[in-house]
Amino acid sequence: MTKTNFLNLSFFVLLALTFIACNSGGNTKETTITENKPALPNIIFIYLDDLGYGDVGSYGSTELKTPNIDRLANGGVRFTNGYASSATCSPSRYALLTGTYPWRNKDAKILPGTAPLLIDTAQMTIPRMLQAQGYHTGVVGKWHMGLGSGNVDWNQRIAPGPNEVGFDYSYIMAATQDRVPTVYIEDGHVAGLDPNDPIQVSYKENFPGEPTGKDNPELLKMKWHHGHNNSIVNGIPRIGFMKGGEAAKWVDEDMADTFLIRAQKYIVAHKEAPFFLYYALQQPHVPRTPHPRFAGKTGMGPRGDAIAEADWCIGEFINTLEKEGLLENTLIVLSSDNGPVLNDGYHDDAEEKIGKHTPWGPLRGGKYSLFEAGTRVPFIAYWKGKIEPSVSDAMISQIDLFASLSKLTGSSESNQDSKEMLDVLMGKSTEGRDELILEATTRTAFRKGDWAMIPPYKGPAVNKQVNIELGNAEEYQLYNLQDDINQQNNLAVTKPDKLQEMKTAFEKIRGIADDDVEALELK
Ligand code: NG6
Ligand code: CA
Repeated sequence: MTKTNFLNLSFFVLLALTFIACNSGGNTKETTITENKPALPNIIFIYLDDLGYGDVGSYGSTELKTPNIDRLANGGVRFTNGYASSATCSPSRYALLTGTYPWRNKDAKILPGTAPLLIDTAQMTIPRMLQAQGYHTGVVGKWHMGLGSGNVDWNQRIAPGPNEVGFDYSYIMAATQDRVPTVYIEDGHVAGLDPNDPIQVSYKENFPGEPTGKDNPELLKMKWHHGHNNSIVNGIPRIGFMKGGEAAKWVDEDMADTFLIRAQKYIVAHKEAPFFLYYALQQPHVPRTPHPRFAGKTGMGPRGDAIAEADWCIGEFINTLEKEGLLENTLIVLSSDNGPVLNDGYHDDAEEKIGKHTPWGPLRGGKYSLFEAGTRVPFIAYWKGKIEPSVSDAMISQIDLFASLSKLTGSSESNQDSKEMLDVLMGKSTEGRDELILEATTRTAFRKGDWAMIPPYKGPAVNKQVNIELGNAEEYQLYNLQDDINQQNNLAVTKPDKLQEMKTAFEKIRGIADDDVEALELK
């Protein structure tokens, strides 16, 4: 080494030492600051797809066992009046993440796989709010809130998407398990895509020469009942047409494991930071494709088996949190995006093998319905050592998580719809919401206190394909849920004052002028 080189080296060593010294000085200072601040807990949403109020053991299911969900329910706050914001997926998820009512966004309907992103990239979301509070944020599982801004090229980076509305990491399916494209997308890129076999997706027409569920029943391992007769992937007919991307296509039976592993990896990788994980399981939405480990386990066909599989995944996931020593510092909220459905478009024995099980529990209706089973869902808050086990009858909606987590993490974010209910969530108070707008496929109804009011709607009383009562009727419906949880006794005529009070309060939030309500709802 020459003398000059040696001097240069000494200079750099000195510089490096000075840097380290200054930096550790800075660190000491920082440590003092953070020590005074309460540590931010990790936050996890475990979200199921179409899981009903009565599908869970701790919510009264005797036929179907869910020991791992019950572990959370019995060790945390189990809400009996917890609501999803809509009786279908996309609007419900939109509301969950933004803390705003879905009916404020006219595009918040069940979306095709090619729909543009439903959340405005300038909009505040839970993950974005938490990012600003120092969180690392991730989503693993079902997205179904649209991607891109129209005309997505699935072979390029797909944006805007979850990473543009507040998630640092995303590993998702675009829409639903029954909709194309049937591939996983990681941080905007189709996972495992072979560039020589590009993906094309259309919801308008088939690609020449490609088989469909409608024309090629001989290729199907699962038969369609209604809808679901477009492209065939893995022997299952889907909604929408897709060509190419063979290597990237998911294996349906492995989906639960795939999402579980990604969710576990995420928490292990980010255990040092406060993190927020939105773990959105795909079960028991159609097509129900439990891994062979679970097939036949419940005697209820694939729907029951898929719930058993989801419950197992939740158990494995909680075990990972425990093993990593994270349970005491993690708030877990478990819920479902909408109520239950048996036949949602495939012949999968869900109706035939239901036996004595009641996925809707004591409630009327189901998915797509304005009756209670459409939106009243399992809703559990668990935080080991911080939340005392209790059953809470307080009314709480998933839109309230936004304001409640804002409070928990010291953020100043708020909005007109989301009610701050941290104490309710933590089981310290039972003063829940007084009123809530309920939604099902763009129709709205109202809950206030013990009362539920459904305005008149045209349309069938029952959706015969899914065999669910939708809540449509020519006259107003008014039910006292305290006495009549199954909504059998319409008191609209005998309680005109109550009905008027409900209408006025509903219209005030819903923004419909008094005279217009009937005319508008009957359209
Ligand atoms: C419906 C589908 C249903 C399901 C639902 C979305 C038909 C006939 N039915 O349009 O199978 O995919 O959309 O469910 O296509 S959700 O839980 O994602 O909202
Ligand atoms: Ca759903």
